[in-house]
Amino acid sequence: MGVKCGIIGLPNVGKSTIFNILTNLSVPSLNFPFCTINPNIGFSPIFDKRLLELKKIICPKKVTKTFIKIVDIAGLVPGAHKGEGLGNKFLDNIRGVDSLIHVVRVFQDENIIHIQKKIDPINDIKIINTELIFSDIEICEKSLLLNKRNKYLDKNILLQERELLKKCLLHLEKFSFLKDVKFSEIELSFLKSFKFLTLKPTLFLINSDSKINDKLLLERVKNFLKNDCIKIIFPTSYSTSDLIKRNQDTNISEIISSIYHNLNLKTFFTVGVKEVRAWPFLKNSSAVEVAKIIHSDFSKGFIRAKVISYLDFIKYKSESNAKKFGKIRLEGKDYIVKDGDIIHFLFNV
Ligand SMILES: Nc1nc2c(ncn2[C@@H]2O[C@H](COP(=O)(O)OP(=O)(O)OP(=O)(O)O)[C@@H](O)[C@H]2O)c(=O)[nH]1
Ligand SMILES: [Mg+2]
Repeated sequence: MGVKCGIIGLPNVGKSTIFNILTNLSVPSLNFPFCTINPNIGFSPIFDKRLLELKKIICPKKVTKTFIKIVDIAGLVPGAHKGEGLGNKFLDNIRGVDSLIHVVRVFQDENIIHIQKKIDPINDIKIINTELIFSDIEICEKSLLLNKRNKYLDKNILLQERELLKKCLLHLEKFSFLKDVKFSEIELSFLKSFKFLTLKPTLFLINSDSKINDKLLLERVKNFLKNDCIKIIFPTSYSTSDLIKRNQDTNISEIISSIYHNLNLKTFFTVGVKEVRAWPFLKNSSAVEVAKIIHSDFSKGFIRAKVISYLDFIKYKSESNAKKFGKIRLEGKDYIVKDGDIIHFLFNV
């Protein structure tokens, strides 16, 4: 349930440290590579002032914030796509999430082991990107083989799939991420089943501390990543107590909101006297996909979605009043849900 965001990067770069900050948990984050093997899972709640407005009108028993489900994944090493350092297992864990936070070590602390033995964040980024690209190339090649052997599916569909996979391969071999390639809506829906790693929305998170003496390095990394990054700078003396202090900082909720928006996450609401609740969904999701976020039965037995926009609800102050003014719409499975939609799913299982 919910939208999953995976934390990825080289081993020992601070992924679990950041996971702990974002989720308020305390999983082990120790100074040795592969401290994390099995994924850690936690939740980061998102502040949304629209919930407060809805609460004022509805006075529900309970208000529940939207959240991101964060998955802390083991580090990847060079050759991961060929199975190095349990790479295939970890790449599979990455395949299972919807979006990625790629943690980049910029902090310079000689006590903390770097598997590449030197601080070179741009090279580190390229290592991880290469592994993601190679892994997608492998998926393309395997899927092309399966496609050619497939005797059951319609020939036209198989041909369409083949052309699309070749298009992907062409871009991947030029070292482009699939998320940067222009695909039509139909192509994108075809691509969903392959769970390509480079198609996932990705945000880079620069992990540094204020002890850093090479300020130019920080700038170089920021320039290399352009707009796709946010940075976390720890206080000078990095320690667990700093982390706790940092955790109480309002800055953290800004970082979480920034992750939410940068990863193309939007919010829809369900409202009732029992509970007013905000839910996360990936931009451009259809009504039936969004229904599944609440419960798989909602999508299996989907009939219709009754939708009011947030602004209309605030203006007309109740569902019945909004209905009088024609502001309630009945939408089908393919309706593309908008940020702020207040939805009531009609289903039958
Ligand atoms: N000096 C300094 N140390 C940090 C910073 N961030 C994390 N560390 C330390 O780096 C070590 C590794 O941190 P983790 O969070 O376990 O790293 P990881 O990427 O999860 O590591 P694996 O799970 O082994 O891949 C720990 O000792 C952290 O305390 C930082 O900004 N500055
Ligand atoms: Mg870890």
